[in-house]
Amino acid sequence: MQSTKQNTKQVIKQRTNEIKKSISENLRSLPIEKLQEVLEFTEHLRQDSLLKQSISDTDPTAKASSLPKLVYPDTKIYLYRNFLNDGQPERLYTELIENIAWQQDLIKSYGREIPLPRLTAWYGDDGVAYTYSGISMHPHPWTPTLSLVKGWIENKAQHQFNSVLLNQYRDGNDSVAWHSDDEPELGKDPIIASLSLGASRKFELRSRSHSNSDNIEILLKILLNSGDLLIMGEGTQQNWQHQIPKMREVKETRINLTFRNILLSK
Ligand SMILES: O=C(O)CCC(=O)C(=O)O
Ligand SMILES: [Mn+2]
Repeated sequence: MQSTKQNTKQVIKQRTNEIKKSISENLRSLPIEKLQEVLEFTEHLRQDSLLKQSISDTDPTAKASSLPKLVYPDTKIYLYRNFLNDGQPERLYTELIENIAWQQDLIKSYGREIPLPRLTAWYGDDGVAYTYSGISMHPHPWTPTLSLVKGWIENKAQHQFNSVLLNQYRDGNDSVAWHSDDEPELGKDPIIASLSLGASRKFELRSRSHSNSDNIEILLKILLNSGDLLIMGEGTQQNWQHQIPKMREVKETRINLTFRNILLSK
């Protein structure tokens, strides 16, 4: 058994050497313009693999503040400041801006179709579908980067997700209005993990009526910064609504990823 393994290793080594030799010989016989092309191409590959490595090599969440901040007593809403750190939020932001299939959806308002004030994209397991505000979305398959980030977040949230809704707020004029994520396909009491990248934006939570014993409305405002992870645990969608209000002074773009688990219809 052992010797078969060694033989295979030797064959691979020999073959690799042959390929390397053939590449270097061919490179030498290439005209100078072609050589330049090959060099540019290999540099491109190197850059590409560096980018992939810089996203996947280290787990930036390892250094994150391991203790979450409870957003309000008796809630299960947790905030991990700087969940991503060390340049990771910037790299991830750039990669997502460039490579996600962003779309501009339209919604019906007073009989007219108007653009949603943000761009969106939906990624997830095969067969997961989601409908909100009358828009039906079928997921794009997970990209390597999105599955990597999903893994980090699942680890922190101790919960599995099968999809992610991405929102791109191009500037402070983009927003999401008051709502709860309580669509039937999310199940009775969903856990949603929300990662922020790019511009800081206010995230507001307001208590739904009768959600507390004093029957008072509570309004919470949290500034979500690039790299922060907010986990909306059990009870959040039933007892609270949330929104990203417009902030006209904000000129930069923010991306938000909400990881969700959609119940699959049989
Ligand atoms: O951008 C955010 O932080 C929240 C997005 C959100 O609430 C949603 O997509 O349902
Ligand atoms: Mn939401």
